[in-house]
Amino acid sequence: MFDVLSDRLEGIFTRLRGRGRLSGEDVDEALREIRLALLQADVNLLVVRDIISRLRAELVGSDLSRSLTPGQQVVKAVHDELVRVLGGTALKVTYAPRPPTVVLLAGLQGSGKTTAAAKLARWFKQQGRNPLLVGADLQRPAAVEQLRVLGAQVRVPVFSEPSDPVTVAKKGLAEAQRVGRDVLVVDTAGRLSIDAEMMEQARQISESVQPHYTFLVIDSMTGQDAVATAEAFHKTLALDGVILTKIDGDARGGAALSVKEVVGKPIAFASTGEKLEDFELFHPDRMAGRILGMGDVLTLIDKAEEAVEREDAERAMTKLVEGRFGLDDFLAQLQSVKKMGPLSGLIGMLPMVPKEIKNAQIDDSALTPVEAIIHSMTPEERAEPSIINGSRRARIAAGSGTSVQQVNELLERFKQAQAFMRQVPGLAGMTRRSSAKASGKKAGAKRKKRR
Ligand SMILES: Nc1nc2c(ncn2[C@@H]2O[C@H](COP(=O)(O)OP(=O)(O)OP(=O)(O)O)[C@@H](O)[C@H]2O)c(=O)[nH]1
Ligand SMILES: [Mg+2]
Repeated sequence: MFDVLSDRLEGIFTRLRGRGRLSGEDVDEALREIRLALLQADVNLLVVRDIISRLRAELVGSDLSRSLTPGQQVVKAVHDELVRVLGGTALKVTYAPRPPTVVLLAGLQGSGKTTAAAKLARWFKQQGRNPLLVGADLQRPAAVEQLRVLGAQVRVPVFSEPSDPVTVAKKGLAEAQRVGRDVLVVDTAGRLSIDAEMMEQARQISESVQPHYTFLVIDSMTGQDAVATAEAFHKTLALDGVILTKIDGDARGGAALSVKEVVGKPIAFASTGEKLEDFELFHPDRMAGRILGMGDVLTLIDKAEEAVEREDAERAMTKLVEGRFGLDDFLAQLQSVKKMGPLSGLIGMLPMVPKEIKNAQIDDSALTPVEAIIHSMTPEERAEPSIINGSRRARIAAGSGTSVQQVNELLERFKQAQAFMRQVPGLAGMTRRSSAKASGKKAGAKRKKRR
């Protein structure tokens, strides 16, 4: 999804990247192109207008942040705006104090309700819940059978009977209470909002089971039409959110970008394919990152901005790459990294870190003895760890309240890290490039002076 938008935005950002400063015309030009990109991605006209006017307010006459280039500034503003129109934060599902938590699915014919019901049941199971599926679509003869097949695949029981949908829903609820199932997912028949009788039936089902969550299932390929229907459903059912399906087949993504603003309800889940595991909680920030084609790097820029002075970071990086990185620098880095948040999360955001490292369990509390050990060293020892012999090690261990073995381990790991940094092919070039990119010409000039 979002391929069209991604491609166009990337082009816009590439053109901005070279600029040292952005003039009023540059901003106008960029906004004009962003507007076209959004329209081409089938985003609702009114939503486009809002996005552009908020971006304008953000970019024109604002104090440009010192640590970002103008190009990055625009990327960040667009990113923040995308997160906002995609709903801000991910849904946090809460469970009814008196189970079951009832989830009702509604939507147009063929939008993917039955598939989503099974996927949702699977998702709840992964959250440690015990769901029960209810087949309340008695419209299509094969509908309940379809749900039973899918239910068997995700190993969730299905309740239904050949009576009427309202009765089935009500009995399903009683069944969940009887057998102790704590989540009830109710699949309903596809209906057109113009079909008054069917909409009334949906209302009655809703009234009989009093859902905690009512999700409208929207096929993202129907684009703007789907968003329009959502308004009609919302009037009858008081929606809590949207499940956006078939986003694997939609290159434009306009529905996703419009639904929150038009209906006022966020996307709760996204269905990304026909397989039952192709389903996820919708994360606006991740989605925005994907649209901009930069993973979670932006989050990282944000955090780094708050916590570390960019100049310090660059200086440390240069030393690191040139092999002049001492334990003092190591300590300073540890401390800024700690300010940036849990280490494992942070490492996961870096695009160049190998998977084995990302998956390794790293926790912050492991850093405390490390800090204590480094603090117990003399400045000479920190600058030149190789002088730390046996008696120095004993002294440092005693001074930091650790063991000689812990000191040995730290020094060994530090040595390995240094060697590793020197070995990683392309790392030196990469940091130089990225720091030059980050601070423009200034950094280059400074580096020359330092040499
Ligand atoms: N590619 C893709 N196909 C999907 C997705 N979700 C559902 N489908 C397919 O869309 C078709 C319709 O899905 P259903 O779940 O039966 O839709 P429904 O809303 O229950 O349909 P009715 O009950 O007839 O209104 C099926 O062939 C599904 O396999 C998705 O995320 N991606
Ligand atoms: Mg169905």
